[in-house]
Amino acid sequence: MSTERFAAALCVSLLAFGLLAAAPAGALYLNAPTISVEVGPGTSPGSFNNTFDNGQTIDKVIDAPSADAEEFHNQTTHIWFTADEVGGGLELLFDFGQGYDIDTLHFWNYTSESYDVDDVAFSFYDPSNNFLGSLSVQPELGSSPGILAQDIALIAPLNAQFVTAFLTGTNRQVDFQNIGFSGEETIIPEPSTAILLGVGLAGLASRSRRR
Ligand SMILES: [Ca+2]
Ligand SMILES: [Ca+2]
Repeated sequence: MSTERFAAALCVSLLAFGLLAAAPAGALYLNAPTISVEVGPGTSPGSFNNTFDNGQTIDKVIDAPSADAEEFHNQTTHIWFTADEVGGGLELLFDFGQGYDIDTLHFWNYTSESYDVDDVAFSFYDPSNNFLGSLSVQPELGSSPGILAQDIALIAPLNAQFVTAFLTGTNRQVDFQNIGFSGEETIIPEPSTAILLGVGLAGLASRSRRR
């Protein structure tokens, strides 16, 4: 191959690589079974009331099929925790299964101040469990009678896989329908692509030297 043709081929592969790296995967709504949620050990002493009656599970937090889904408050859809003391709350641990560049939080709150969630303290961690950052959110009351999510733009926690959320109510009550996240899969260039590029550049340099 001539140096010119080699350089042209390299440009094409660089272009392909650039497009690959820049191509957005498209914002995804992360819900079950893509992600999982569990009650964290940081949960304060308190009562889950009717939350787990009749075999219901904590997956009620992530069962909305889409970010704009409407949910009605009943025992099969909501979570209700009452802390023993003011300041106590419910800890939830989310795992997205891989890194995502999160851009929106969706929160389906209860519809009245007497039971709604007043504050959520989030902490974000990457796939290696390195701390990325924290965020405190005061969600609005849910809409009534059908509860729709409040969408809250997040300052892009990049490559987040694990999220801890601590939910509290000023009157000890924590009642809500769902917590959701939207984002794009974090794209990390394949090591093999980087090695191939390095080999190509080295080859081009040696050809130039020979000329
Ligand atoms: Ca739900
Ligand atoms: Ca409240």
